[in-house]
Amino acid sequence: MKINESEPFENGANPKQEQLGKFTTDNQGEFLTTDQGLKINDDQNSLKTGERGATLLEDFILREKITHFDHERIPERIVHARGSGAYGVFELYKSMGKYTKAKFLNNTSIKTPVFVRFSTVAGFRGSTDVPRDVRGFAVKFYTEEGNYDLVGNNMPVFFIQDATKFPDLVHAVKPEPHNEIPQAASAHDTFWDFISLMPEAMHNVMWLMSDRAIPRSLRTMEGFGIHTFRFINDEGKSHFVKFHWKPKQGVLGLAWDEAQRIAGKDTDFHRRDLWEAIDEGHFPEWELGVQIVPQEDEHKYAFDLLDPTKLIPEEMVPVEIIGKMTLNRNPDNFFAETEQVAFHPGHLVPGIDFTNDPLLQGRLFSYTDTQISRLGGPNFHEIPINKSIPEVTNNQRDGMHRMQIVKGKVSYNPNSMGGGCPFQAKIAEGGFNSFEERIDSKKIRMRSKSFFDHFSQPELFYKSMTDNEKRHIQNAFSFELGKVKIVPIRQRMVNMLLEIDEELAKIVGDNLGLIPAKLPQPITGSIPADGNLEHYHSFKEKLPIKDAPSLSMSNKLVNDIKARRIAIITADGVNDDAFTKIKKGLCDLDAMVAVIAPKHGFVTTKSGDEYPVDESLLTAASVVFDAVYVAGGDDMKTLLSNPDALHFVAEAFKHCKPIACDSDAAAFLQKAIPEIKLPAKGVSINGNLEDFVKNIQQHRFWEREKNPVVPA
Ligand code: HDE
Repeated sequence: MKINESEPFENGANPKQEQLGKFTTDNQGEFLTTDQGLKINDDQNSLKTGERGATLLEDFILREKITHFDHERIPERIVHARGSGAYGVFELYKSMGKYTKAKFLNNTSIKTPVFVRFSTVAGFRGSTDVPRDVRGFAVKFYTEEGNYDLVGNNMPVFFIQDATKFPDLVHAVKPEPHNEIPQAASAHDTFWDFISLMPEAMHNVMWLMSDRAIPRSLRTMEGFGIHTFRFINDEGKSHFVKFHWKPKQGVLGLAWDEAQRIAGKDTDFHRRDLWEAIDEGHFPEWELGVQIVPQEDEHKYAFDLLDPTKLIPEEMVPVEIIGKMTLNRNPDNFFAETEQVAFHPGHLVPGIDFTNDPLLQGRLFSYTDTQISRLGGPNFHEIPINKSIPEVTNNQRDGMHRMQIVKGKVSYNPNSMGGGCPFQAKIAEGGFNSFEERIDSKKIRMRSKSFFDHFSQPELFYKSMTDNEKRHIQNAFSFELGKVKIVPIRQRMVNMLLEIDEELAKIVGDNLGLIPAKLPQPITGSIPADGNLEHYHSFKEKLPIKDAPSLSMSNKLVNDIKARRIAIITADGVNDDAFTKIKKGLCDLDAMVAVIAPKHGFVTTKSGDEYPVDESLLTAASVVFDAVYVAGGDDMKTLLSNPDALHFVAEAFKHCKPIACDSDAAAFLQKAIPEIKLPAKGVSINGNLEDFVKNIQQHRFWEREKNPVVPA
């Protein structure tokens, strides 16, 4: 498809979807065939020597089927193996032409198709969706100038400053090599051993110990490009840029105890949530924001823009919102699309370029390299999900699984026999040229001193948290380090925390029975080759701000309850009014409501109406809902004597969720949480929809954790 002929980006068509359509089939109304198109007559029996005889090697149909099956698996991603994908569209609010010539960021009438893959990092492909972990947030923009990939995370900083430490970091966090334990968890010796020797990791570790690492949903996470990139405009002028994705659904987290339970109750919790939301038309949206720094300001800050362990606080450089991404279509086939998609931070379009961030530079090598072994050769760009919309026309030839049939004798350049084709594009014709950065330096293995401040941004992060968020961080460190068996590792970590915040170090130390001490001399093994110990000493640059509210999730709630999941617990004999009013009211506000009763089938209301039950108390779990409503009736005996129903509500209370009921169900609620005098904060018993909705907008009532009343 030649993209420029009809400008399909602008007339409402979706060129990526059209392209995928050519590769999509649903087998409806078709005969069963072999891979060679031969119609199969019997798919139930292999070819045998008589009814009870041996199977014949000659059975090519059996052999083909089994051979294909034997090779169904490909290596999973070395990191980010567990993921969920969705299609969508990116719309630009305002032209960024002043800063970048990238076409999809210039013309507000262009709608760019996208594919997004969210992922956890450490776990294997089949691991839980809710470990304490960073989440990948990778977006492929199918632009008219080729694919642009923004391969980011849900945290704005990374653990290491130099790509060469990446294998070490990943080896440390992955299951330990001798026994492959633990799965999808950082709470083990090797991870914290490594971290305790790597002060540069502490900023990302603070984020990892915060609620950002246990998102409520993939729909309620921010995304960040992390590295500083460049925008290049038509005149070739460069501006530094950092990318942000801001969810319109708000930024929400889980309780840690809840996350651990979800891992058992619904290991596909995030994948299912994203799938169902899109399937039911609750399309999640994120706004794209940019922080722009003029080239001249490169050295203006106390931190280095090239250092991926640092962020630029929004209080210093505001985020300018420039467009919106909507995810509106689920993939048709998980393997073909979500598993085979290949992202790469080096997939660029004219107008966007790299900086010398040493982590980014290393990534530029890694991503193609890994796809070659993961996807089986150098032609992975031909897999439908990875195909750019503009036709690929070059002299690359052959290799495993080549699909394109290029005619003619010529596969080199320059050539005269092919009329010089395919020919190079001038810059004015959309040809990519790298930013001409002036470099004049020695070849060295060293780190810039401007990368040495490892503690001032973690301190800013901690100080910017609310008390509830701080408590979660303290608890997370206490949990993770509590799982570490080697006491000197715990001690080193507590000492490291002392560099960030005394209160934090003391609380965590106390939970571990340790007293924080000043950082000891550097551990011998990790002294840099240049012997420069400054790197390991507690050295902080002064930041011009003491508090950055933009870092706290508590400032990122939204004023609606769209796509929040609400459980309505009920039983036969429920008051019609209590049940229908609340159900309709919540559905009208676009919440995702599930009716839960002791048994599957139908609940019969007092007046004899029947309503379908979505889940029984046997299959449902409170941990997968955001709020609970108990609809009462004259006779509450069934629920009052149902321990699963009582547990459901008690657990929701423990996880600080909004709970409500009508007056008929108040006694039931009181039985579930006997220690609480009702009504209480976040628990209403008047059946009032508005009160309940306001509480759902609040998401959680974390203060309850201070005086826990529900046993584990
Ligand atoms: Fe990646 N990373 N990474 N990474 N990364 C991969 O590529 C790597 C880093 C990120 O959904 C791999 O295709 C190195 C930062 C995401 O398919 C691999 C370094 C950030 C995904 C790889 C980093 C990321 C990956 C594994 C340090 C946030 C999932 C499979 C130099 C800005 C993409 C693959 C998807 C995947 C290498 C650091 C994000 C091995 C060497 C920083 C979201 O190539």
